[in-house]
Amino acid sequence: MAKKFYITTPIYYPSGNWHIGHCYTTVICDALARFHKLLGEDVFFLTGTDEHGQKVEKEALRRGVTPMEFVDPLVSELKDMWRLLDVGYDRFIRTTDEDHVQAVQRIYQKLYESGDVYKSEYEGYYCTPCESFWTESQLVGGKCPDCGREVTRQKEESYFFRLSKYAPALLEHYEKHPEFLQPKSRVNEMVNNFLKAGLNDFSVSRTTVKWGVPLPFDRKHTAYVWIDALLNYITALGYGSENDSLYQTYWPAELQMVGKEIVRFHSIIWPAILMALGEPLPQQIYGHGWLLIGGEKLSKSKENARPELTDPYELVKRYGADAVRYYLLREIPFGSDGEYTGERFLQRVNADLANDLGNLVSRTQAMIAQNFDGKLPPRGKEEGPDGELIAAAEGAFEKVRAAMDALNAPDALAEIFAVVSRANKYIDETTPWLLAKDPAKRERLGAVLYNLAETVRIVAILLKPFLTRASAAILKSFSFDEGAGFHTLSFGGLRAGCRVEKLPPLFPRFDVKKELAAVADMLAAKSKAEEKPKAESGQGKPLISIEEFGKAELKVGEVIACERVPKSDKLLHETVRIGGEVRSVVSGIAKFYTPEEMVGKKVVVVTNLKPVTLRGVLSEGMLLCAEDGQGNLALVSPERPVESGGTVR
Ligand code: ME8
Repeated sequence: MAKKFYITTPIYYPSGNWHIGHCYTTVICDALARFHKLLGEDVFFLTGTDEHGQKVEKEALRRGVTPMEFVDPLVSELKDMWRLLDVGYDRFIRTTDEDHVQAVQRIYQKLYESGDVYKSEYEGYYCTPCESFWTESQLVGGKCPDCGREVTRQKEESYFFRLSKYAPALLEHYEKHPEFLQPKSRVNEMVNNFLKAGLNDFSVSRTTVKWGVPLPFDRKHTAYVWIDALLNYITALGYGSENDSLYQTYWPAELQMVGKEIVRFHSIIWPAILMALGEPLPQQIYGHGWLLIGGEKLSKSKENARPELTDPYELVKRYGADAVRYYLLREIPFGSDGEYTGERFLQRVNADLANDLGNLVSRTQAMIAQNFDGKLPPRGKEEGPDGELIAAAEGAFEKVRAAMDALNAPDALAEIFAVVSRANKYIDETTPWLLAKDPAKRERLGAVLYNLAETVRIVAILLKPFLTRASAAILKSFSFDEGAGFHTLSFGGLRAGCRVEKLPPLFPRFDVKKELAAVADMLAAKSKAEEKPKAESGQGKPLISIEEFGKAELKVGEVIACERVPKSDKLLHETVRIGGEVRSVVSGIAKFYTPEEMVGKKVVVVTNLKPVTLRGVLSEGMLLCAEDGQGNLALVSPERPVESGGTVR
């Protein structure tokens, strides 16, 4: 039976504003999944979206849509992004998927029945952007220790997870399985800062968040979004459902790749939950580094996303999926942070893809077209540098495999491109253009071109997990099976006489300066276009919460008397009945309504404004008006009859 390989990415918040940093985890996982498939393993690659929680609920409310209406288009965008980048997952799970929701409920029920989830009261600090709870001592300068943003104090009834119980078992697991959390640098932080300091039970339900999975044993509560999210790794396989055959096949995961900022959730809370469920732990959690701009994490909420082209859709449109994948997989030292710049991106594409690989392919194919009418000449006897080239091509696989076993895609690519360089050197050494001038050397010319073609084929097979498009195009142009796996890697796979097509250049070469200037112009035009509608729609005021809005008291009133305010051409003085109460109100609407017109009107009154005196007349409220953009006012009144005293909200 084939060895199995279950690999997961974190599930993404449907945030929109996708940037190239978001693509990092998933592109690496995709390359690893493809690599293992080519080894003939039975691979399951999972990704998806993390859609519940306060952040989504609030944003949907702010936009006046339901949470589902808010997340749906963002999920489609994310799927488009993966399609554009050739990310070939086996399941895309959404935490709003019915099977996930039901499984989360069954899991909570199980933990509640075993006593690992219990009722208590939560009091502490909450960071909404991170969806994380903190105790006072964990705050840094009163702010969230993860992102440095404001936290809010919260107190409510809540269900807790008995995390404290699992600290000794977790420590033991870390000692027995040094490979569990990688790279090693992350282990110290988790073990010393968290595990050894002792773990506190923590709140795993909310009554204030409606957009979440309701707990089956207490439906006032919804599941804490992080627990809901972490469980996706097993619910996606049918854990907690009637059909858990995928779970039986693939769990535990060989690899769970995450960004370093979420290592704590994955290396402490996640294994503790699995222990509480009596399920095996994943073999490895890998916490990768970040793409930085100007030394700061490239992120959707920070301005640092601006001066560089970071939009994956635009990057793929300009440079192609292979170039974006190549940059991510080759340039960032694995496990560490890496600075992202458009300049480095273009230099990489030019040097490695357009020059080294592109030239090798086009020169080989052009010479076969010119000298052998596009038909591959036969393999000749080995001489000169042939042995060295063949050894480099044949020996690359083991090196690439060792690098990929260490999850090191940059090193794996460096090994493949060492073969490309060796082949380019071979062209200089064998000078096929001189051989072509001497009919006596035709056989040698054929042998040289065969060796080059075969090296290119091996390179293309090795590149399949990384450059999905170019590798397929190259194999096809040599009439070789595009679906071929790593079992075809021994030298001599190409058949003499097969058709060799001449490909158009695989990668364009960029004039770096010109391209950077074009990108800067494009970004400037885009940000100008974005600014305009904002200014026009008058979105100048800061956002407020529903609680802040709720501070204003608005009621329906009926104007029972009205007169002009003496010596003022703007002000009217209304007497307004609001339920059982009568108030005096002064409004600046004399240019738009006569006192006679006002009497009998139903109006909306702000009733908890501090009273003021205007031109000697007491005003105990304000009538709401709409303005048409030219300064003309129209009173706001209920669209259907409502008794005076009715609340407006
Ligand atoms: O964390 N460089 O989702 P997310 C590298 N929903 N990787 C980056 C990055 C950058 N600049 N910016 C983001 C979540 N990422 C939770 C996970 S899992 C049960 C729940 C990576 O949308 C980040 O590290 O904020 C993470 O791996 C992924 O994008 C999704 O981040």
